[in-house]
Amino acid sequence: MASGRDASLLKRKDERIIIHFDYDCFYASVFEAANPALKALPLAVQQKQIIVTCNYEARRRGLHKLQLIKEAKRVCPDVVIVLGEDLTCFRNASKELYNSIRRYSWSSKVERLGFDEVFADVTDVINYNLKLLNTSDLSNSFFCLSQDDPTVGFAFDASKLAGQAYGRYSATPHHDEAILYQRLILGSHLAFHMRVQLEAQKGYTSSVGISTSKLLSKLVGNVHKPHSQTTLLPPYAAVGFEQSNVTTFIDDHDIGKIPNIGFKMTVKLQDYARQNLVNSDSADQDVNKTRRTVVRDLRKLPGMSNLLLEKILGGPGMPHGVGSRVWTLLHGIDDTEVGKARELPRQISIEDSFGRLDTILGVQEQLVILSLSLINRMHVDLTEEDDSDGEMAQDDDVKAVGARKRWLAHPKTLRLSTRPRAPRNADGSRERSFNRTSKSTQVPSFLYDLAESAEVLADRLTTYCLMPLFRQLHPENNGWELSLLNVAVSDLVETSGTSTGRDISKMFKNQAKHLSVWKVPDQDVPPETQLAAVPKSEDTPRTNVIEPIIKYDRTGSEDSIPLSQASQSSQWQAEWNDEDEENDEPLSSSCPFCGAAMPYFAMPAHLRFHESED
Ligand code: DGT
Ligand code: MG
Repeated sequence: MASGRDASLLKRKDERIIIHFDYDCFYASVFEAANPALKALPLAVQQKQIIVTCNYEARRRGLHKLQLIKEAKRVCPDVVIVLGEDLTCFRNASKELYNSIRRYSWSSKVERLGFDEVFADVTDVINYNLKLLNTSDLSNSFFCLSQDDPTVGFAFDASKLAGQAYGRYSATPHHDEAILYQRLILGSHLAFHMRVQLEAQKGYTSSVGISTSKLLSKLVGNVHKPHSQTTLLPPYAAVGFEQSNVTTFIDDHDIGKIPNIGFKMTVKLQDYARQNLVNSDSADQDVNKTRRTVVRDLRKLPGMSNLLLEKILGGPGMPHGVGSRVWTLLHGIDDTEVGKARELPRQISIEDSFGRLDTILGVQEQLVILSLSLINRMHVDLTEEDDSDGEMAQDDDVKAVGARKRWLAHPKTLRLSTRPRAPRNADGSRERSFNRTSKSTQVPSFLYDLAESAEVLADRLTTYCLMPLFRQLHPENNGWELSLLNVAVSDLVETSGTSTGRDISKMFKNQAKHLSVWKVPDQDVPPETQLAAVPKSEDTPRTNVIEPIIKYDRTGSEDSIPLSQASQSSQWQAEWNDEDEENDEPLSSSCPFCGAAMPYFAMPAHLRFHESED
C-alpha cells in the first residue's frame, strides 16, 4: 500500500547515480595487500585489547569485529594478530584507493567517509553512456570511460544488471521508471568494473551499493556483503497502490541504522515510538516495549509528520529543521550532494614528540625518520598514476615505480619546527612550554624525483636542508632540549595534466637518459668496490662511472665522495628552468654543526671533518 505521506516528498529532481564503496575487512586487507600470503591465514588486527577487524578466513573460523583478543585466541588459537595502532598505513591505503575511484567521476564528485567508505557521483558518466546505447542491441554494448577517447572502456551487456538487486521491477514500467532502470543498469556495470579494477590492481575487495542518493546507495550496499554489489531497483516512487521499493527497503531498517540519525535522536525516537505503539495497541503492549523500532513503526504512527518530529527532536543543541530532515530520511529521501573531491591538502605535516631529545645526532636520526614519512605522504597525497601514454613506463632508465606516477602539485616551502622545553627552575621544576619555533626554506627539486627511493631522499633532505634549518633554530651544539619536531611542506602549486606535471616527468626521463651513460647494471658489489669506482673530481672523464651514490656515508674516505649534489642540482636546475623559471633551488647550504656556508657538494666531506674531530 502506498502510504499517505506528503506527495511533494516523492517529487524527484534529475535522479543522480551514486555508487557507495565499503572495503571489506579494511584494516586486515591493508596487511593482506602488503603481504598476500596472509590471505590464507586467519588474520586479526589488534588495537588495545580488542580485534578491530579480521579477514574472511578469521570470520569463517568464528572471529568477528570488536572481539576481545583473549576471546579471539580461545575461539581460534592459530589466529595471526597484527598491531593496527599506527593508522598511517590505513590512511595511505585509503587515499590510494580513493585516488583510483576518483578517476571514474568526470565531475570529481567523489567523497570519502572515514577511511574505508567512498561515495562516487557518476551521473555524468552514466548519462553520457545512456546516449551511446544502441537499444536494438543492448547485449553488445561498450561502456565509454573517456569523453576524449572512444576506445577507452569495456564491453558489457546493457540488457541486464551486474551483481545483485534489491526490490521488484515492474513488468509494465512507465517511461521515467524505465529510464532510471537503464541508468541503474549502467551504474551497476560501472561499479562492477571499478570493483574488479580495485581488486586486480590494488588487491582490495569491496561491498558496493548503487542507487540515486548517498543514503540509499550506502544502505543498499549492506544487503549483500562481503565482496558483492547491490542495486536498488525502481520504482522509487509509489505507483498507484503499489508501494515503492525505496519505502519497502527503508521501512525495515532499525531507526539507529539510518545515517544521520545519531544515537541521541535514536533514543528519543525509540522512546516516542514505544510509548505510542503501546498506547495504540494494548494487546501487544509487552511485545512493543521490547521490540526494536524500525522506520515503519515510526512513520506510521498516528499524526506523524515533520512538525511532530521537530517537537520530539527539537531543542537545545539541535539544528532548526531537524524534524523535516529526519522526515525525509524516513522516506528514503536524501538530496545531499556528494562532496567534490578535494584535490590537494593545503600542507603535509609530520611530527613526533619526545621525552628527551638533546643531541645533534639524535635530532638527525629523528629527522630522517620524519622525512621518510613526509616523502611517503607526499607520494600518496600529491601523485597519481600516470597512464597518459605509457611512454614513461616503457623507459628502462627510469625505475618502474616512479615511472608510473606523476606529481599533481609541488609544494614550494619546507618548514622545520621544534618545541624547546623551558629551562629548569632552581628547584629542578620546569614550566610547560607549548611554544614552537620554526624556519623555512624552499623545497629542493631533488625531492620530486619519483625514480629515487624514499630512503635516499629522506637522507638527502635531512643532510642538505633540515639540519641546516635546525642549526639556524638552535645554533648551539647543546644546552637545548626538545619535546617535539615537525617537518612540513606547504604552498602547493598545482601541476596540470599538460604542463608542469608532465614536463617534470619529461625532465626526469631526460635526466635518466643523460645519466644512462654513467650507469652500470645492478650487481652485488661490495660498497668499497663501488665507491672506488667513483671519480675524484667532477672534471674526471666519466667512462667508468657507476650510478651516483648519493647517500651520505659517514665512514667513507675522501676518495669516495659521491657524485656531488651540486652537479645533480645544477643539471636538474638547468632542465627545470627550461620548463619553469620560477623554481630556483638554493645551491649552497650551511653546516648543521658549525654553521659554515658552503656548496652542497662540499658538505659530505665537511661533515666527515667534524666526525673526525669527535
Ligand atoms: P566490513 O566492512 O564489515 O567487511 O569490515 P571492515 O573491517 O571494513 O569494517 P568497517 O567497514 O566497519 O570499518 C572499517 C575499519 O575501521 C575496520 O577495518 C577497522 C576500523 N573500525 C571499525 N569499527 C571500529 C571500532 O569500533 N573501533 C576502532 N578503533 N576501529 C574500528
Ligand atoms: Mg568496511
